[in-house]
Amino acid sequence: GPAPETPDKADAWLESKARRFGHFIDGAWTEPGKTFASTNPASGELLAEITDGTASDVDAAVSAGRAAFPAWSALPGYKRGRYLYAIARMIQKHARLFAVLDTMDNGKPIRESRDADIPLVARHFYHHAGWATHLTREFPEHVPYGVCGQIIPWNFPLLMLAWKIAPALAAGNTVVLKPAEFTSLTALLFAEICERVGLPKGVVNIVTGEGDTGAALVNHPDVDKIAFTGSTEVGKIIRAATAGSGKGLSLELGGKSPYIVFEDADLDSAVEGLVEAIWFNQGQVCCAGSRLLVQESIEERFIAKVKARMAKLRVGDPLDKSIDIGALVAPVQVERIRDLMKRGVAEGAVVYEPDGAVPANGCFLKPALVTNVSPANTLVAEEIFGPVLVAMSFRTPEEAVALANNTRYGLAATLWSENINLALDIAPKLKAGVIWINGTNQFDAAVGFGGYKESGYGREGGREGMSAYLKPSWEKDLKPAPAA
Ligand code: TXE
Repeated sequence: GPAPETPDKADAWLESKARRFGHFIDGAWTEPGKTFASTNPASGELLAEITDGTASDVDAAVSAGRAAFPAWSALPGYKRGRYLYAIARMIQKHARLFAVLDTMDNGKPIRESRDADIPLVARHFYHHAGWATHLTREFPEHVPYGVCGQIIPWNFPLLMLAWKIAPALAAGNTVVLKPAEFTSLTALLFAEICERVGLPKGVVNIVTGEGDTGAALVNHPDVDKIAFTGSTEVGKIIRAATAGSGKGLSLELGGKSPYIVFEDADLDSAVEGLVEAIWFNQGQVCCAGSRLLVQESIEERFIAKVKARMAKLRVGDPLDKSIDIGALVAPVQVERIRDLMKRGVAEGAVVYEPDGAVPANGCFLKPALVTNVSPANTLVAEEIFGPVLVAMSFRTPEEAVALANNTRYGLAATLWSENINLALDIAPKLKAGVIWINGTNQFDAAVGFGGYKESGYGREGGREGMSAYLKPSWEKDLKPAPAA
């Protein structure tokens, strides 16, 4: 097969920073403080030492955002748009470096970071450059919030940053972003891009750290809006912590999305879609199609096709371009998945894994297919966030809808049928924020993405995503004044 992508450039960049990073605050780099290690989950190798942000680091970043806000928000939209265009172009120019760095830090296959994550990042900035340009026409009676605190997860490190920063800046906000502790590197490289395009200081601040750093940002009295993507558990904490504070809030949380295959579906395409739905990014995707619901009449045939396809998935070195499944992000996630599997099996689940070895070292798991489960089984009810597909069958479309909606989540749903009348009848009955028909994992910067129920609220992308960073001008003075 093709030779693995070489990490040379990424290693050279890390070496040039002595593999130690401070925060990016007010357009400058702070001295590294108390640090934690960031490792490559495929090899266990140390990549860099990352500063664990303190409450006073967060305070400095929020002050910088506050100081930058008046001038930034007063710029005509097209001038903010210019910066966003410049950022998009710089990301394209350094696409390979960003892709290799995300792959080394996160464990995702280079094919995905190169062909999905980074191109989507560039598109997100291009798209929002357009929104900046048209802002006053499209939202004549709205104003930006002010300083936005943004907390992101590790599954799509640079893409989640783009989803947060691009609309916030287009709308005229300034930001303090905290990347996930497992994957800070591309956020730090992004800070360099901000410097290079001459973004005014304080408009983007990156503070690294763990959950406590995130909590300091959430609880900071001078933050006007919080945007969070991560676990439902932490989402609930953040919601409680911001209640009554006057802060704006949007939450993008977990999921257990159904993938419904009707008997008249094009089964081979549905299998390919399923591979994309559950094994993309090792299943560490909030909208992963993790619950297969297949019509009983085709169940046996379809499951046989899925197993045959699973046997061809290659698990291994994420930098190898022919790899389908890379490493999970960290040992703690592997342990979490193994525990859930043990619980599910104890409750009666049967697990199929294809033959063949996976690398002995590193955070690798085989793709798994779970059958013989009732709706109450842990593996059906809980978000696994790993390469584990759970299968159940249904007889009638009504039963499919009932099973699909039998979840505390509601992020996405996929359905396959050659009968467009059936598809259009079922789609609106599914309680999910995004519905895909005869396809899956389609993302477009112009379309709002987000969930119902415990999957959170607010949308990212498109017009709805822009409104999440704007408030009606008459609400300008509603936020309680910070204590003197
Ligand atoms: O998430 P956390 P974890 C789910 C998935 C996964 C599980 C655990 O099921 O297995 O969550 O992952 C920051 N105040 N998802 O523990 O803790 C944290 O530093 C403020 C689904 O890694 O939610 C990181 O930046 N911030 C999800 C971010 O929150 C806090 C993606 C996410 O970490 C905080 C990730 C606090 N009290 C996990 N505690 C998806 N749906 O995409 C932590 N953080």
